[in-house]
Amino acid sequence: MAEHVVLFAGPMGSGKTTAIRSLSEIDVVSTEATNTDRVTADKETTTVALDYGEITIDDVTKVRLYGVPGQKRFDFMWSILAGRARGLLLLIHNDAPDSITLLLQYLDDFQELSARGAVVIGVTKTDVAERPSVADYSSALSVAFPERLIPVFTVDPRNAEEMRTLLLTLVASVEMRELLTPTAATENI
Ligand SMILES: Nc1nc2c(ncn2[C@@H]2O[C@H](COP(=O)(O)OP(=O)(O)O)[C@@H](O)[C@H]2O)c(=O)[nH]1
Ligand SMILES: [Mg+2]
Repeated sequence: MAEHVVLFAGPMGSGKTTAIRSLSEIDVVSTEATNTDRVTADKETTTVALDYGEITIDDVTKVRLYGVPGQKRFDFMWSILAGRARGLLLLIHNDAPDSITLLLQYLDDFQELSARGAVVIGVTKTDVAERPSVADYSSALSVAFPERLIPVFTVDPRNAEEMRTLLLTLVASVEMRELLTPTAATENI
């Protein structure tokens, strides 16, 4: 069975845990992990929340879904997951202060994966805050990344069908990249 690893990233409250729960066929495993790396983290311990779920698509493709906080807060886990991940699903809640800047910061946090893998953006909580619009996000992205087209969807993480559409878009993009760059797909395994 083909397998993909995708990361769900985004600020606290953007809907990562809810999205993975909506999509997963298994009971979602949610853990608190303690960062014992005191060299790069100046706090004694840093607690991060990690979610894990799985979904099978097309009967033959398993997608492992990992919900992670920002990269800078989990360097020790990042190195384990990043090598295997091929896709980044970034959720941003529309009611966050300066959500467009926040989105660009998260893309910067995950720049290694976003440069190498596929990226889609899900704008959540548009029922809470109507603006910015998808067009506002898309134009900010086209200025920051003029060489690529990053899809932006509005999505409610509580809605499994909407999440599925977003995930399938990401997986299609992951598979396209693997076809176009077959060596990149295997060199980090
Ligand atoms: N109204 C509304 N609530 C949402 C939406 N997305 C997530 N939530 C709620 O926001 C809260 C935080 O979501 P959660 O999945 O825990 O966010 P996480 O911190 O990224 O894991 C939960 O109570 C969700 O039900 C949305 O699009 N609209
Ligand atoms: Mg969470």
